[in-house]
Amino acid sequence: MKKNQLLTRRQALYLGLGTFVGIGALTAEELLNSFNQNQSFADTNRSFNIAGANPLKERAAKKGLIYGTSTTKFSLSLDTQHAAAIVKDCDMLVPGWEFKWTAGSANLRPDAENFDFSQADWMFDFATTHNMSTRGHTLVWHESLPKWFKETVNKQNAQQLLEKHIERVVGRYAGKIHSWDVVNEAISVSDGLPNKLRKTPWLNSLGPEYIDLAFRLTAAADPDALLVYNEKGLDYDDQIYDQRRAAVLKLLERLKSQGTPIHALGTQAHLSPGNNKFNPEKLRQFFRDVASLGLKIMITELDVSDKYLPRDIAIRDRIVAATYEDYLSVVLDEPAVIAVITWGLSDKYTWLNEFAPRQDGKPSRPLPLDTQMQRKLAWNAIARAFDNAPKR
Ligand code: 9MR
Repeated sequence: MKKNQLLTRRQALYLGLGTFVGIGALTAEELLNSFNQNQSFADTNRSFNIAGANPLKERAAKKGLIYGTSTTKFSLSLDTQHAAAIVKDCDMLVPGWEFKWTAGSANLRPDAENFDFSQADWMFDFATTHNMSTRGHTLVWHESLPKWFKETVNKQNAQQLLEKHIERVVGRYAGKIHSWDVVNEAISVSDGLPNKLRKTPWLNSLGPEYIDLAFRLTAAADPDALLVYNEKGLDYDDQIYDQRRAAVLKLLERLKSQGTPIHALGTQAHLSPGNNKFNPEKLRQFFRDVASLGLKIMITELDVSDKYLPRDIAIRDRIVAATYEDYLSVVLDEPAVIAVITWGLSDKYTWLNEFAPRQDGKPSRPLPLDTQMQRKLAWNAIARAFDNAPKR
């Protein structure tokens, strides 16, 4: 009972449902017991062997898939070893800050009139120079909005602000970008609206049609890009995930039926073992439902948080690796899945150290490479999933 309460509160935290209040950690023993009861996560006999040493992008490409990562100019320009690792393994780059209105040290929208493309251009040029495609992330999101925006936006000017932003930003890279996350994280069941839309400045100013409008504006500015609706919290078994999947499906159905130019669902897939139960059949069915609408699917922000895993690195790495392979082997069975993007390549630059740190203060190990750019079991697990995936 105590454990269930803890898990529920953790899920609530991730899904933005409540305030984090002094959660107690499960002991390593409790965690391993729960894994061993339900899954093969901590199975020390489980093999993560791989054939050959070729990079992830080649293994993915063999199956008609794209493999890429998100990162920032900050980490690429200062760390040549990191940059080289990304060039070696990745076919696609997702600027983590630079295409947002404002994030980290990037400030695309200094004010309502102006655009500063210096950092976005730097990222786009880096990708192009190294034969990687670029994804645009993200045009419409309730986070990473500048202070001036929140003070300025109202029912009268919201459409004009949106039009100007999309025309200038999407127009600049038109014909040269793989895909745009046009709208990000628009669903929030706990906000309590009948259509399950999140209460955001865009919804408040423009009503539910802001989503359709954003897609139409993006399609007009770049008829070649793949237009994506990106969402989090779709991966697990509990009721809240059922509700979120149902709400996303309803939204996608509505958009398709009204002729919105939408081409794909992006599912972020920030996974967290020790926190949630994975139900392969539910995920398969959800992906089938999305695909039946004629949409592609992209795994857009995959990583495996070790926040609730034991301190022992060998155990932690095995559980993280097993989580990658178990997840990917299910989702790559769906032919509509066209790409896998991890939210970072190296543990040196994971967002989780800042946003969801471990309670023991140890650095997080959620990504394929360690902080020295060496391959971990997680790398092998992803390689194995690509090697075993059906060809699209
Ligand atoms: O990892 C990103 C972090 O560096 C930024 O500060 C933050 C705010 O812009 O966004 C993080 O990325 C988020 C992504 O854009 C949307 N899905 C959740 C990601 C992790 O918070």
